Amino acid sequence: MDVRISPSLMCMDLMHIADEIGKLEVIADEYHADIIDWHYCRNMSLAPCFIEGIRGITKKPIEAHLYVDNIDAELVELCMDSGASIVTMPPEVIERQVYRLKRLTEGRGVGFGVFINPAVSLDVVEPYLDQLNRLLILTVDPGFAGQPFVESSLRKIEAAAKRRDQLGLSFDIEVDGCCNERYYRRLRDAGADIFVLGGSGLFKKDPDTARAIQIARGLLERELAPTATAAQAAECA
Ligand code: S6P
Ligand code: MG
Repeated sequence: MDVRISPSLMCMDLMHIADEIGKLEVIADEYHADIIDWHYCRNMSLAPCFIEGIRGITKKPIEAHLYVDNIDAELVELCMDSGASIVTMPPEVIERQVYRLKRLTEGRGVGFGVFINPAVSLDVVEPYLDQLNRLLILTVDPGFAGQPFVESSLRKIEAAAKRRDQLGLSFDIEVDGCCNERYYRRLRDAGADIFVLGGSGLFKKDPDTARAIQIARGLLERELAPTATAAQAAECA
């Protein structure tokens, strides 16, 4: 598969964390942990101590996706101490600390990323695209599972991928929110490298997570398979 998969852990069965992670290991290239503080958006979820807990049971990368209004170096340190491999933050919150937080994460070998929520223009990150390890394009309103896909995000993904090529950069483009079989092909073709799979793409496929994984994998393979014409062209080349 030419995209990486990152299950959104706020959507799993939180009563059975270790069992869930044990099952997810077969499909996860990494894990996605939403830390939501009620202020950035009206929800609360997960926390650095949750990352610390799962760090003990997986070696795969863990992303701390911070929906937090008062991000500072102390919080980023806490996420890193807890075992986060990459931290993605809202540019409108960290705009005065971008280079400081980049140095802080880089010094610990942790990735530095930002996320663009649907109401924020891609232009805000233009001045420091070269600092990013990851650009997350949020494809729903921030903070909740089960929301509708925002179509305009596809244009943002295309624009981000084009700009990355123009500048010769290599940050990953990740998509998060309503990422499911209805959109896989368009998301991949627009330039997404990492799919965050939450309720609609994974956990709600079946109450049994092992079965949900099988269903999700089948749909990913079906939707991301080369089209007949692309496959024929590859054969002729
Ligand atoms: C959304 C959050 C996500 C969700 C996931 C839900 O604000 O950042 O990580 O957990 O996108 O998936 P779905 O398919 O229910 O939208
Ligand atoms: Mg998220």
